[in-house]
Amino acid sequence: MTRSIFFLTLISISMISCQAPKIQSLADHPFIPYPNQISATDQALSIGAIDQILVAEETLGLGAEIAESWKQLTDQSLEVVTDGAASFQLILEESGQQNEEQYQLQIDNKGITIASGAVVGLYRGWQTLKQLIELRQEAAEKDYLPTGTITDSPDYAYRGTMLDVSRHFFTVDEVKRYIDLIAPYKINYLHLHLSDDQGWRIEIKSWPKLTEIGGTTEVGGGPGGFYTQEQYKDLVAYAQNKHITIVPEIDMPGHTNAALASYAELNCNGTATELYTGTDVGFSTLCVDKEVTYTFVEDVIREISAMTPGPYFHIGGDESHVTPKKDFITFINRVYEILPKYDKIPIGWDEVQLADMPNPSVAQYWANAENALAAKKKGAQLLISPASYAYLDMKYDSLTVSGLKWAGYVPVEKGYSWDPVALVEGIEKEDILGVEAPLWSETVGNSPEMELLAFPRLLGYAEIGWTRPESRNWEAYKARLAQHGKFLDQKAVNFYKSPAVDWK
Ligand code: IFG
Repeated sequence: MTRSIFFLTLISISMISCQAPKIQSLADHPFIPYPNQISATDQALSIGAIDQILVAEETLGLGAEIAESWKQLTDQSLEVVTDGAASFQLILEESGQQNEEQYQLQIDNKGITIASGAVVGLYRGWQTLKQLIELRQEAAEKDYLPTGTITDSPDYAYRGTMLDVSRHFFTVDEVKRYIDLIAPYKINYLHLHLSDDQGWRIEIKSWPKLTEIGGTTEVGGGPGGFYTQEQYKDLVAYAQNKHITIVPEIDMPGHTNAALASYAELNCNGTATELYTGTDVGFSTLCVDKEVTYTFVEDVIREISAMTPGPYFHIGGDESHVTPKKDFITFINRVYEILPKYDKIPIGWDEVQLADMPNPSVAQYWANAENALAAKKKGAQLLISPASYAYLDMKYDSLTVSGLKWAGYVPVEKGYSWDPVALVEGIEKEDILGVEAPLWSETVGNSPEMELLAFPRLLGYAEIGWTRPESRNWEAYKARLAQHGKFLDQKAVNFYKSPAVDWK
């Protein structure tokens, strides 16, 4: 018996070693975000050996998506099967894993396995495998995959980006393209800034003039626009299909001129304001003393929450410079009473810590470390979005055409080289829900301008959210990022070719 096993083993090793070329180790592949544990076995699996993918009932959809991509990437078909021993297996099994996004990707001489306790984990594992194939397209041995095992899970649960669709409106297709571009990097939250002084962008059936009037313009006086409720639901579903959760934001009590121009009764003086197409901030406020204000707020929260399966609702709260502090506190506390009725956890910009932070609630740290620390002390979780490191609307340098510079320039290296835990004394890892990179659109009116600011910096934020800090350093990341340039080019992304990166 042992002799035959010995010879069989010898034959299978010889099968692998004699045919397969020496290829780049799995551990040296330029993954972004870099996986948290890779053990390479440095052999090569022929992609031609992969002809079937084994799925279960719950993973039929993912299996079909993989099979379609596989055909595009390798020009080979992959048959989706629901039983038997296939060369590519999606294994959905409870393994007591503490994180639903955790997955194991195994590539060996028998084939490929992606295993996780949840479909979202399998989806993240597929993004890793897809990146392995996509970034080896020009390798000499592109018809082979390096073997090994990747056991991976995210450092933070919330790895997000924000699109300000209020200052300038972005169409459904432009938002879907942004979703397509962030999914490969395991970003899992998309925060939509749906209202501000310059535009109201979401249809509210009980308050139709919010879009009939408030949705008709934007910074610079363009036509603006808005999402009908059907379009918003379509965006939510599109994002969910890539395991990205939408976080809607209705910014209040400040940043509300579009609503105040739409309904006279929302103004303390009973007179509607003019529509505004400039870029000042801090000049508007809902009328805290009027009951109609809270009817309005609850109607808006109810209608949007009904279309938003995700756990969070962002209430804004920033730069309420003309709302007296005690009124601000009264208003935010009343909004905090409304949200649980619609089963939503509030997120607010860090000024909301002035009010009574409910549990659970999230404060988004953007500019004021004292607010962030105070929010933590009141029991809130923190979403880390420091303007001087993570605001995508900050120029790279003085030559960047779009963007602002009030928080300083953010070159690619600065955007990558920071640690969310090290920013504010007293804020520990367990206080942090995650990180988010907001893209404000005062100076951004279309996808190319948006892409120039968002890419490649967003890849760095995706890695900060996913990869343990001990596995992150600029020199190693820079070399990996250099390999992604052609991949972004293939998708016609108008990314900034930073001179700091030796783009391949
Ligand atoms: N701060 C404002 C945004 C936007 C931004 C531009 C926050 C929370 C400056 N508020 O950032 O509305 O104007 O960089």
